Amino acid sequence: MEQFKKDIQLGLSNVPKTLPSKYFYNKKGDKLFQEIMSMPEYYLTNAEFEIFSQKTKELIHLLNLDKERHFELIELGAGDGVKTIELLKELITQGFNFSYLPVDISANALAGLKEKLHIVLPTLDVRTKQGDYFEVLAGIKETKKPKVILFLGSNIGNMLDDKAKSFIYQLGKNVLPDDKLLLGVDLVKPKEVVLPAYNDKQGITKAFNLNLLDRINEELGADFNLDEFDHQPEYTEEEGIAKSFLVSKIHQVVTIKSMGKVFAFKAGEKIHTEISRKYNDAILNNIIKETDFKLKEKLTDTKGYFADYLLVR
Ligand code: AVI
Repeated sequence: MEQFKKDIQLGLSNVPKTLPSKYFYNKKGDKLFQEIMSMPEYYLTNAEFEIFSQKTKELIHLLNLDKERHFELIELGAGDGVKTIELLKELITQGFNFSYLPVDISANALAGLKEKLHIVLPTLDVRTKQGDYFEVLAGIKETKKPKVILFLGSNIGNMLDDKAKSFIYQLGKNVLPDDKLLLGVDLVKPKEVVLPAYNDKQGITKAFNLNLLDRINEELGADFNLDEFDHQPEYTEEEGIAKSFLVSKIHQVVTIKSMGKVFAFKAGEKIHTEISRKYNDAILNNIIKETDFKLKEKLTDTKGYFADYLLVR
């Protein structure tokens, strides 16, 4: 709670104003994100599912794993595991010896995933870990087992490039030579495809963005009037970064009771809430250049919208 207060205080005092996207994911936000993933406009999920379901054997071949040696398959931000289940099934069919360690910030998501896996893959050894990716990183060093780390869904795209660099750098320091990282990223493409994914007709993404204000109202006793803010996504192919904003429709003053603070918003003033970076080989190579990982292969969907990059330490 104290960290939440600090982050909100800092973000709303910034010029221009910002709010961290990690606070999207409370119970309501998790549910809205599930809805986003099944929207026709949000092509990312289907594109990566296509790779995992149509190129499963190729993916396993590229991972170059030893059937005789037990390994750990660690997934950062596992969510509902729908894509990963395709891979898990094929690994079991091919007789690999491994444990699956899904990591997620949401205890809810992990409990649901564990239950589902118990039904569909009852023989699989599942060890869930709840926490922030960065917290969990240090802990994975403990076992000397070979590791495959999955970081899918373009989750890395919600980090600024410098943060992504330090994250992959840290990851490299916490795994052993020959360990693998499978990084799922959305590719740079025209705005006609990207913008609707962040501005759907039904208004689900708008509700997802506004939920941040709702959360501040509920948890910090604020009086944001959600009707007085609009959702505004921006993207240019040149920059390759989708950005989400909340825009104040009018001049207004908002009180956050538990912080004893008021914040003024001009009409048209924006709060920057999220970045969703899109990638290509050059952007990714720049991000990993000072890390222990080397780019080995990439798998893409048939439309070329999304890529799973295989990086090897
Ligand atoms: C979780 N993350 C990869 C999503 C994205 O595409 O950046 C979150 C999201 N924000 C709006 N729609 C989806």
